[in-house]
Amino acid sequence: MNESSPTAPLKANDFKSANKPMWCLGCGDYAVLGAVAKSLVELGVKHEDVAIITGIGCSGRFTTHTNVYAYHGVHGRALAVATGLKVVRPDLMVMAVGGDGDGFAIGGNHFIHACRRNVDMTYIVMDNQVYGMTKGQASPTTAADWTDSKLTPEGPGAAPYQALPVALSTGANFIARAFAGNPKELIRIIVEAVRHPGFSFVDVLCPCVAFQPEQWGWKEIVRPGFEEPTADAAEAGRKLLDDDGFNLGVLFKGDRAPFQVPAKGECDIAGIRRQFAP
Ligand SMILES: Cc1ncc(C[n+]2csc(CCOP(=O)(O)OP(=O)(O)O)c2C)c(N)n1
Repeated sequence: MNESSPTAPLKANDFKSANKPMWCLGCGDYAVLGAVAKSLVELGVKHEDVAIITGIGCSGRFTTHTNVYAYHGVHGRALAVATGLKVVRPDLMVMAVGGDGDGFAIGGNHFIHACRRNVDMTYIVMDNQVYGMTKGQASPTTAADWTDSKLTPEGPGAAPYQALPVALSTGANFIARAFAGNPKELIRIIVEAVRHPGFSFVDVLCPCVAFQPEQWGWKEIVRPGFEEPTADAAEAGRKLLDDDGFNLGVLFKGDRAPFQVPAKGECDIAGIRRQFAP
């Protein structure tokens, strides 16, 4: 963060830093950056109320382009850092932002446990179904028959990772899918995700047309498939059974209480009683 909040009402550009993004032409990350900045305006927060944590990848550059507290950590570890930060600074609005390779491959284990712990924060994955920064290798969400990478000329051959069912089955309290090409809806979903208590996961279909030009076609395929959010995990699960990955909207809004560290307490570490205070 390089400025404190001015007294005038903040605009979206106030949440962007002076470092202009260098993402490729047509990259969905631009739209997500704009949507997050507009969401912060809608949420009425100040710069110093917010912390954004990223890992590595094109998505990881997000922290460079925002003007809030930020931490650009190592590959796949954004959620570990975000969890620790929120636990010790519950007053901050904590948002982790990453890519599908970052969050579902090297960071996959952290994703599962962040859902399970249900700490009150929002995780936005810019899911472009490819490793953008390292020039187009297959990621966990790449289609099995995608043959454009020299590393997997016959396609990765494995069924794509299903992030929404994983989030649901491991305990995320808010689950949604949005599309970078529909920024109004994206802003609405991000605001709802932040306001919902617990761990909120927003999977954003975020085209990387540099390496997957066929993703220009996503705008023709996406549809508002999850129209009414449910608090019933079984019902959400049934909706996912025939999900083809292009249904948009809020799927699930659970009512599980977020994990919180007691304001002050005692714990037992290696048989020694210790006092702690966040
Ligand atoms: C431990 C580690 N392994 C691998 C890399 C190399 N690496 C950097 S970015 C990246 C891919 C990121 O892909 P994704 O998360 O999908 O983000 P995108 O670039 O598409 O936004 C990889 C593998 C790294 N930096 N650190």
